[in-house]
Amino acid sequence: MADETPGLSPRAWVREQTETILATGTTDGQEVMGKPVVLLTLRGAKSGQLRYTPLMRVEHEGEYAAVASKGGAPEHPLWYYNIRAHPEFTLQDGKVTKTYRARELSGDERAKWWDIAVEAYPPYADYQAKTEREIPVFVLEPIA
Ligand code: F42
Repeated sequence: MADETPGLSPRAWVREQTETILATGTTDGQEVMGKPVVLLTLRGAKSGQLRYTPLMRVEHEGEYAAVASKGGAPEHPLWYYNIRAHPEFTLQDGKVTKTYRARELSGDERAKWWDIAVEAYPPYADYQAKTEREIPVFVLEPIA
């Protein structure tokens, strides 16, 4: 039986923020640039292993967006490939954990969620200006 304990990020600041969420049992109080975060548990596209991935909290009418910004890096974050390969996963917001399904957006739908995302976390606009790639946006819809 494979060990299903999710792995932590190799990046110290991301790992430490994740460990605080796990220790306190809530994402409340965890912020980046004064804005709240949520915690996704994604499955690796190649390894098949579970991995904790904190992202900014972009919520609208019970749905969330996942913005593959990676701080405006030239390449997509690796979690972009994980969420595409395994689009059903859990997301923790506060103390509540639910199952969601991710759908990558384009066109008008992406534009709508991009505006919601920038309102929630204004640095996304700076990240887009920094990189040639179009930053991918997923909508995360709750699974009944
Ligand atoms: N990143 C964002 O892109 N957007 C956000 O809104 C965001 C918010 C945020 C808030 C709090 C916080 O603590 C971190 C936040 N981050 C945000 C950072 C985010 O959590 C990721 O750390 C960051 O986006 C980089 O993603 P990454 O997946 O590239 O991370 C690397 C460093 C990583 O974790 N690598 C691991 C490793 O061991 O090298 C995992 C690699 C992996 O997932 N491999 C896959 C597998 O199968 O296991 C294969 C992937 C493939 O190539 O197909």
